[in-house]
Amino acid sequence: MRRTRSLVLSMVAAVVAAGLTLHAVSPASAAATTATFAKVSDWGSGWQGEYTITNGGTSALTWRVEFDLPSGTTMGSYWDALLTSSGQHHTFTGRSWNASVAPGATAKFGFIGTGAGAPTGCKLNGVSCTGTTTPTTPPTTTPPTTTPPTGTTPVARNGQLRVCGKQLCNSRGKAIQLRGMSTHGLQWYSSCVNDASLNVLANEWNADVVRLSMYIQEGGYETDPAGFTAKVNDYIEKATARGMYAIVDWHMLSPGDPNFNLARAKTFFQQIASRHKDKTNILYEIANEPSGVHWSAIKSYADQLIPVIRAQDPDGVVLVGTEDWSSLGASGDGQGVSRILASPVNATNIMYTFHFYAASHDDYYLNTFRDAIAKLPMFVTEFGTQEATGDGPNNFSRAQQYLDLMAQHKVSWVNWNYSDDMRSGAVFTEGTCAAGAYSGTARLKPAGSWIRDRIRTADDF
Ligand code: IDC
Repeated sequence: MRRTRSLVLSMVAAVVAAGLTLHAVSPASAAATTATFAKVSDWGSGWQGEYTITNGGTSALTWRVEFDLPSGTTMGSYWDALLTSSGQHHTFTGRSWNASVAPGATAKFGFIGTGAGAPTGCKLNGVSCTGTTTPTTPPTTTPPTTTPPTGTTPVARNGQLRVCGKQLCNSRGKAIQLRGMSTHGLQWYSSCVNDASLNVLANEWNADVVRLSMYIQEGGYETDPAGFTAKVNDYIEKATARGMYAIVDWHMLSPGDPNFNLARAKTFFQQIASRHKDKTNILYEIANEPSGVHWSAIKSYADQLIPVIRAQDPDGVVLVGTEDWSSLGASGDGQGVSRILASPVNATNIMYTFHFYAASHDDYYLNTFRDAIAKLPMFVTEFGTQEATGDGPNNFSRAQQYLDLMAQHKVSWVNWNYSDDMRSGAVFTEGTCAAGAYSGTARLKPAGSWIRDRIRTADDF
């Protein structure tokens, strides 16, 4: 998606440059300050639109873009901007990360339109969006639209994801469900994550997503930041090469206050987001399982960390952990959902996480989760069919209840875990990774066969 956007931009730049050469009427120097609209995809009944604001001036620009939509065309979800609407007139202003545009720089925001029309009468800070400084010949070509992705991998079929309403949507605006596996802690089980095991996950299990579980403590990131960052970078490339989405899991666990690791998280996510910002398959999970802290501490952490990510990668979906080990507070006083609703994270394009272990987490958890799905964008980044220790007997019928609920509401899920640890929740029997014997079903534990069958079924993309 971002690659296509830069292509659109450079074509517009080329047209502008050609105009300048041909007419040579401008007082040279300053370029135009503009807001350029493009439909980056169009699926008949609606489209995804994007404005690019270019600051051609010599001082920082705080922008406001307003336009009208023709009747019959309505505004849907939007991102990287705030919106005020009056009938068909819509006014957008920037967010903390893109409200101010440096000279020569650009900012973008996007939205979904329903219907066939396009914006008209665009104004940037009250004057025409086509520019105020330099007269140029308006481009005569219509801006190119994104060609639908080709290929059959999950990323080829869906492209850059975004949160639309309470759903996770693909680049065509369709609500989708991703299903896949989480690695075990990379400090312990990297031997289970390699070209061969990821080929099996992508091509035999048909997984849409892999969660890269990087612990911070317990021998994780804090012991070797550069080494773990390099490892995650490598795994992201491997996931990308196989057309899978990658969840970068900041696997904080103990201490349970995410703020304990805030400075580390800023460093890590700044590096990951700046390196992978042009990819369309990265999701950022910023706090695996907070515990022992009030929602306000988690929110404060998220409010500080998300702008660091967005400054690099404005369109990546961010996943936020919830109270009491991402149980939405069900392992605490049960009020987690109402606290989030009363004081949501200060960002768009985010989802909240819920974790469950089917043999430990009964109807009360299921009902808490069902309630949350109706009110918040939810993503299950970790669950097991066994007990919360990741071990013990499986409760497949309870797990199926959760899966049915998630299928019904297209809630994405990731199962714990793709390793050969001795516990019942590791999909492979011990010794599988050393033997490199990932293919087929011979080395799967009961939880492994069960979940493989449920990841392999056809996607509804
Ligand atoms: C477990 C691992 C185990 C490790 C323990 C503590 O299976 O080897 O000793 O963590 O780090 C979670 C956590 C996840 C847990 C998993 C199973 O996110 O790290 O893994 N679980 O207990 N939350 C609920 C369960």
